[in-house]
Amino acid sequence: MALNAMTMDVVSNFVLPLFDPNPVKQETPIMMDLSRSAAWSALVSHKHEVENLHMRDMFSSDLHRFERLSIQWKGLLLDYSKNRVTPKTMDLLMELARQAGLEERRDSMFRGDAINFTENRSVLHTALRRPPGESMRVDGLDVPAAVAAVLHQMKEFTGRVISGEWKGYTGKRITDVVNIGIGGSDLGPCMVAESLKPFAHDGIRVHFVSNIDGTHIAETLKSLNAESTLFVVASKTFTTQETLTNAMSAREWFLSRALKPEHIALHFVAVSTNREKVQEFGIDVANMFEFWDWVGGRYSLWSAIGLSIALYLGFDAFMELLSGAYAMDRHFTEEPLESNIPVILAMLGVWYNNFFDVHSHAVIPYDQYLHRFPAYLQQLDMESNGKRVNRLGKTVEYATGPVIWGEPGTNSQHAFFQLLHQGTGFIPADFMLPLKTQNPLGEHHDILAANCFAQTEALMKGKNEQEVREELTAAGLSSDTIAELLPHKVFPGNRPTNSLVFNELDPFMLGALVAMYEHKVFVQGVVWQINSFDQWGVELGKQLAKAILPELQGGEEIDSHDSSTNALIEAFRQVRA
Ligand code: G6Q
Repeated sequence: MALNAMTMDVVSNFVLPLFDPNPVKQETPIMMDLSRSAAWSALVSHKHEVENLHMRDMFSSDLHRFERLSIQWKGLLLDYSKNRVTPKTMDLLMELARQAGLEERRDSMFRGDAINFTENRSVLHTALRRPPGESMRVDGLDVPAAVAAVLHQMKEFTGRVISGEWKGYTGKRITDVVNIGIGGSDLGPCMVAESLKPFAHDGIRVHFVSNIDGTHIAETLKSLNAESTLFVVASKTFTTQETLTNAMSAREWFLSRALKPEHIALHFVAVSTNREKVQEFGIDVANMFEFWDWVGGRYSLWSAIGLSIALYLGFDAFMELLSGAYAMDRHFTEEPLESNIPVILAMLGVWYNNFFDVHSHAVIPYDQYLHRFPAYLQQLDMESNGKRVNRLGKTVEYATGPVIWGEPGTNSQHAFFQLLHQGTGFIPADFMLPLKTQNPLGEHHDILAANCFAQTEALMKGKNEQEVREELTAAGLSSDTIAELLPHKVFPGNRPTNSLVFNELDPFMLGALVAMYEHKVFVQGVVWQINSFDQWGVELGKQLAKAILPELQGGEEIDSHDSSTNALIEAFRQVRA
């Protein structure tokens, strides 16, 4: 688990073909109405050929289906054979990706073009995990040098905190780190910290406070000692209401114990792009870890936003995470579309979303450590692709981002799997399983794996009328009872799943899996011709909340909203009074 210096050395000898030292800031979107393209029409016709095929039959008529529809990559196995596809489907889907300009747009992102054109920004989270060696400038900034400098700062700082050299105001070492952030400044680091708990070093616990609900910070602070607690205030803009309010409360709590404002420097650090606001808040810029506007919030765990990860796991493990992501970047940029893991996952999603009208996708990790993974993925996918206008600002005529949701197996089997098996429609699902457990304990891991494999088999095969009838007859039931029970016991099957099976959930593999999903989301955004990198949809609620806050606190009669909102405000005020 030590820093894979080897990996970084080896990878630095390769050159991604797409790196432009002087990326252009403007891009001209090349648009066509994809739903009227030849590739789209071909898929519409092809769907009629496939919709009546059952995967059971496809497996029995092709003994090599698994070999044909699976990929092994660096300890990761993607088995996508349990999908409602034939080899022709995959060819047509890849043709659609090509017609959408996927390869050009992928190059454009890696090159640093301003593909987030509504914010006039490059999208360069991939530059954060790229080994040093090549030059690249964005807005005059030497990107690799800037990234290396912040990584160095993180290495130094985390080393001092972990070793105990960094001391609190009474001379005690730091035992607890509280990351205060929300959205992209919380979900990624929190998910990684939870996922890689077994790799944490002894001595530092990590906590994540995001919600403006005072309960979140109040409950977190209850168990903490100000003398040995370090707050990491993580906010790209440093203007986010929730984060600043939580950080203020943390500061008050701290000062009520430490008393002297100069002690703040030992217990508060900031991660941000906004130097002025950090200073305004009262954090010394010497204690600030910088990142840049070309790192989107939900793509920022690879930047200094990962400071809490590095403090918890150690800097070497953080670098391993980056090298796993970089390995996946190389796979994504170098592998032909037909054998490209993120592309395959993305295009299967497009197949169901746009040709079967299925707008929901489940993610089921068979690993308790991944319990925050679906929540993380929800933001990554839904905030990126939950858009209804294309890059030209025209309303799209097809569905874009699906609803992403999930919970760890086996818990989910005892909760919502009923609907997956016997509900009216089907919901495609990704099943994730590490082959090796971090906690070998009796038969636990064998039972876990058996359940994971059984569920994908059951969803694919189902149980037909004949099988149910034979089973009930063998159980000695009367023909009347059999007739009554039979329809309730039939499983239609033919429900698609991907299995993502990997050797071990270690920092390298987690980095690769996260990057894989980032690129999957990117590919779908390209096909749907949307901007996956802005998030204007979160603004309206924020604006209205700003107007309502003084109304909740004031005394005047409220009649400026609709009758529902007026009444809700009034109900709150009565209790508040
Ligand atoms: C992510 C979004 C959003 C953002 C939060 C926090 O892509 O931009 O989730 O991360 O709103 O923003 P700050 O980091 O600026 O506080």
